[in-house]
Amino acid sequence: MTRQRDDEALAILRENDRGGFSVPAAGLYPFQWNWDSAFAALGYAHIDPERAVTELETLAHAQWPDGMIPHIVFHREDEGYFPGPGVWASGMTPPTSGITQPPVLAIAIARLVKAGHLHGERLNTLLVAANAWHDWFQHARRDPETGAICVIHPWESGRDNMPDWDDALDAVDASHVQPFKRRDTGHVDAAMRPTDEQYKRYIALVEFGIASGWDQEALARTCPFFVADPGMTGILILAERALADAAGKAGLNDLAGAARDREARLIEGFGALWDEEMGAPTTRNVRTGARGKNISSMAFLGLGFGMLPEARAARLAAEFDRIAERVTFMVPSYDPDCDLFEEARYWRGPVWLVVNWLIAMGLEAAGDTHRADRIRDDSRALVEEGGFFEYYSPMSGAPLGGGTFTWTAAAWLDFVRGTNGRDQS
Ligand code: 2M8
Repeated sequence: MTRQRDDEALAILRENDRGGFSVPAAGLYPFQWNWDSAFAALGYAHIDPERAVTELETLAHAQWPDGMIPHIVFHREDEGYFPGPGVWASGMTPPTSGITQPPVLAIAIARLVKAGHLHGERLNTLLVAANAWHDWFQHARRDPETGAICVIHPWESGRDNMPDWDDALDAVDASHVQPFKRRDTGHVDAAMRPTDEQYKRYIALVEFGIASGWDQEALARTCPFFVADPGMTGILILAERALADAAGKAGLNDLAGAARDREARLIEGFGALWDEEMGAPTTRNVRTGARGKNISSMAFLGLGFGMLPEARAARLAAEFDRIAERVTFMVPSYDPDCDLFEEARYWRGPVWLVVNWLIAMGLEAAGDTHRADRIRDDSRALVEEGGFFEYYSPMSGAPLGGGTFTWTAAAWLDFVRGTNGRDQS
């Protein structure tokens, strides 16, 4: 079965390749998505390293003049997805959405450098792009009180429908949003997707961005939705480390120094999201001060090396172990012991292999191979049983959402089979 899955993973990466960029899944997601692409590159590295580099270049090529790398790049028209380029109206070439996504790019760059696939001018260009993007987060997405990184739309977090966004999203006025036709529910079961009410508010936030002329620094001050996220902050910490490492190897010492400085400030920001009662970092609604009510999967990035002081990391590890007892497959996107947990609904409970990959990467760096192995073994079992789906039930392992998914295939090749890049060191 394992070998057969290897072949299937390679076939998915080839089939979802649109020439220079990959789509997350044919039909459901027909454009280039930001963090999907960074993970895809790590999958392509196992088939065709040149193609892996190109994936990152097409993504970086869509960078805005202000430094933001957008969450979707619309290289070609496709009627199969809503909201498309006309709705976002970003005015960019190529057309893009107007928000960002978790910054996995530098993590992919560093891994390609380590494997000997990326160097010279092409490397320098990518490092400069990643550095400008990381810098942009400090100007356009920083919580002035904690120094943690915020999102102006649930879609920015990549964990779109996570319950901790609910309150802030409910406060968004969607009364003026004109009727529209969703496309996602034509591809997958509506019971697994966000509700229509949530979708209306997603669109209201897009319209708010357009009305501001997509001025990202202004949006940080005025957007009704502005929530600090341990996920975004933790991933940016990993990305700053990766950037410092790759820039150091490339001899770009100023750039490496800037990344290290930002990393130190982000670690403080991550720590400021610690919730003593919860024993975990949680979201913070910057507009109201309200905190997330439960533990989401990304909190476990805090188990990574140097993210939290020892006593807090130990408390967080106890929460990890409690959840690990409750589910068959780690890591559920939301705490299974709370009322808001939904086993099959998008980002309200199911397991995503790319989240597992990031959490396990942190655990390994911290020397916690025991918990990292639990995550890897569960990830392997999910794919062996269910194939390459978008996400899975943490209870039954049932495959859910879209099929033949690019980042799940990449996670299989690089994280499950390739042991997180350890084979390449
Ligand atoms: C999902 O998000 C898109 C919007 O960006 C959607 O639901 O329409 C999320 O799982 C996101 O993290 C992911 O990047 C994207 C493509 O896989 O799908």
